[in-house]
Amino acid sequence: MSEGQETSQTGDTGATNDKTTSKKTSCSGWCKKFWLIVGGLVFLVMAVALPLMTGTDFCLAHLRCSDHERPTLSWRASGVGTLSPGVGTSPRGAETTAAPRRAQVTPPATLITTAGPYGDAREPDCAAYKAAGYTTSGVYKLGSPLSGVTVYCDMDTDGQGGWTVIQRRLDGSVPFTKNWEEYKHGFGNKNGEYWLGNENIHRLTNRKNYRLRIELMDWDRETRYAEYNTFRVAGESDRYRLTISGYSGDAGDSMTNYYPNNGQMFSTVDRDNDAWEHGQCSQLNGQAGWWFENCSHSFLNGRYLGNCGNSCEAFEGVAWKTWKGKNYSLKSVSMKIRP
Ligand SMILES: [Ca+2]
Repeated sequence: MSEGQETSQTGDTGATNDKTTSKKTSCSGWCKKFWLIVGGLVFLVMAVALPLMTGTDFCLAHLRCSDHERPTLSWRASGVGTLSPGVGTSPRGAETTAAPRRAQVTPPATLITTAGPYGDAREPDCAAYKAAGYTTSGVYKLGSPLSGVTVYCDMDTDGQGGWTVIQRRLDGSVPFTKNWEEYKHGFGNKNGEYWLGNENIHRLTNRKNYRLRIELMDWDRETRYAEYNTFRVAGESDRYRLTISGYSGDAGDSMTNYYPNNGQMFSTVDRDNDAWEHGQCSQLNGQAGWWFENCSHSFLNGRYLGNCGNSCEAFEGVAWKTWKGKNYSLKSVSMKIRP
């Protein structure tokens, strides 16, 4: 009997299990589809409506998003050019604000991580880059006629910037005792001390009239400047002859007055083209290159002698006679040009 009861109970239990199984089977089909659809709709609402309500982008292309956050990044894309980092202006000079810029952003073709050179090798000089909207001083890559040559662009001085630096002395880290070929092609470090090269200077200044600005600093950190309205360097066939005129400034005129550099050919330690008939100015004065006459009251390529006060060898160091005299070697100097 107990066995039968057990059988009966077992049978009831079996019927109940069958019903439960039947209900479960029905829900796992229809119910699952229902809840999948509901879940999908909720996800779509969250994904589309929420960003619109909060006004934020989905950074699916996260490089685009990071563009706003990394001032050292720039990009190239056809027809877009390269933005100077952190300048807040477009490469062609149009001022941009945050809202319209976001709307105009084009996905980058190639992202470049760089601290320079800036520019897209399209402009001929720093003045053209400045006019195109680049406002950060630094090393830029030039376009024709110096295609691919890098220079330091001073985008600040004189309230306008746009100065192409052709020579700079800062700390004596680069010797300027170089020969003709080295002065011809240029040497040094564009982020530090360098000579742009006579050939490059010639090709730039033969395009149009440039003015030259010379900036000087002594060991007390006092500064002076000299500007010349006309600055042009002839080709190698004329031995890089200098044309310079139109002085203004507060450093005095050491280039077109006594022993004028105007009209002189370039001389180096291995090429004597100076006006001293019986000797070589470069050999006598520091073995660097310059437009010596017989010889010169300016010598910005002289040896970096450091702070020797007024006891430096005459015209051996970095000299500008009309300010500090022939026995003083300056702390830093630069030569920069602008149309
Ligand atoms: Ca000579």
